[in-house]
Amino acid sequence: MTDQPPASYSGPQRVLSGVQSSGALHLGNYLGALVKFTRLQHEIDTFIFVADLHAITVWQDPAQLANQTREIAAAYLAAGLDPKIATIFPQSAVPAHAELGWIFQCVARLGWLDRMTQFKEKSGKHKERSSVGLYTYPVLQAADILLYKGTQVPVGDDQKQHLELTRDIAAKFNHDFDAPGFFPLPEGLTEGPGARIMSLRDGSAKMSKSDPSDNSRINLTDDADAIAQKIRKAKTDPEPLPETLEDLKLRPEADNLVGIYGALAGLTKADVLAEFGGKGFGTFKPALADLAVAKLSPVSDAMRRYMADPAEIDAILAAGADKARAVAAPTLDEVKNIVGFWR
Ligand code: AQP
Repeated sequence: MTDQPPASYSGPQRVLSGVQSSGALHLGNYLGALVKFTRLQHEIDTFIFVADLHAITVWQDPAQLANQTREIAAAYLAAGLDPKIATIFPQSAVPAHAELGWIFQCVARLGWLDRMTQFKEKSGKHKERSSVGLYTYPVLQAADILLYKGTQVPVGDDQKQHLELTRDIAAKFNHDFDAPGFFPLPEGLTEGPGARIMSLRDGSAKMSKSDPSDNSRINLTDDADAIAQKIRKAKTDPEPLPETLEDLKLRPEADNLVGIYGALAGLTKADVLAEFGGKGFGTFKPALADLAVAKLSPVSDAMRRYMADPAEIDAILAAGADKARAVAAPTLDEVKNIVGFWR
């Protein structure tokens, strides 16, 4: 009985997350994910990957993909991820993600995937023309996390349902293979300011890389003029900002801009209303633009500096991949044993 795993997970805590290399990063990715990564690296062992396997669930130009991967890595570094503390690596450089992903495809149930709302949103009216990978993406995501026995997953609010699926897969694997406590049931760190930044053109749609309108988002690569112009053009109503949170909730576009201000300034929405409630957007938008430029310009400047030295980024990614492969290998080995593969 000595090698029976404990009933609940008792291994080390580890942070796991990633961002797809599917285009320029925006303010939502920055506040919903990158800011959390940099904070957590000082608290828990942190593994952050560039999700290039996920990126190809929709078409990516092969001539651009490697550079897109470098650009996401540059954004991580510019936001403050320190490769001496955190492990930063490209997902495709660790084949064990795909291997565990396949095993999990045989654990996850079709009915679970049928409920995923992000697939419905991303596939739109042409579901039958979507890649199979876009459909099974959340299963690979479970492998990304559980391969490293990730216990904390900092992501935006839009990933809550996928995280629930990761927990379901971990629990079913542990149960079906009689391996209690083998995989942890990871906790999503989805709360906090900036967890759900909405489009600047539509307060009911998430800010997204794939939105055809560039004015819908603030890219981390936008210069000061572009940021100011996008905020000036952001959809609003003619009323001044409300005085209370209850009234703010009824006005999605105003709510979003107040939320962005708060997340960038480290203030609650109530604090922002205490300062700007009753004032018009003619006053609020320039203040928001100044704040956004002050906070984002150092990040975009640092990104440009890193992008000017792709060899340095490649060295960081290669070293991170070596470390990630070394941590992943024993887990995958144990999984193969548990599943009963020939060895
Ligand atoms: N609008 C958002 N507000 C807060 N967090 C967000 N995230 C994405 N959009 C927002 C978080 O960013 C991380 C990386 O996301 P991703 O690129 O891997 O996938 P995504 O969620 O599909 O991001 P996009 O920008 O919407 O890309 P496309 O348009 O390509 O699908 C995740 O933690 C996500 O929650």
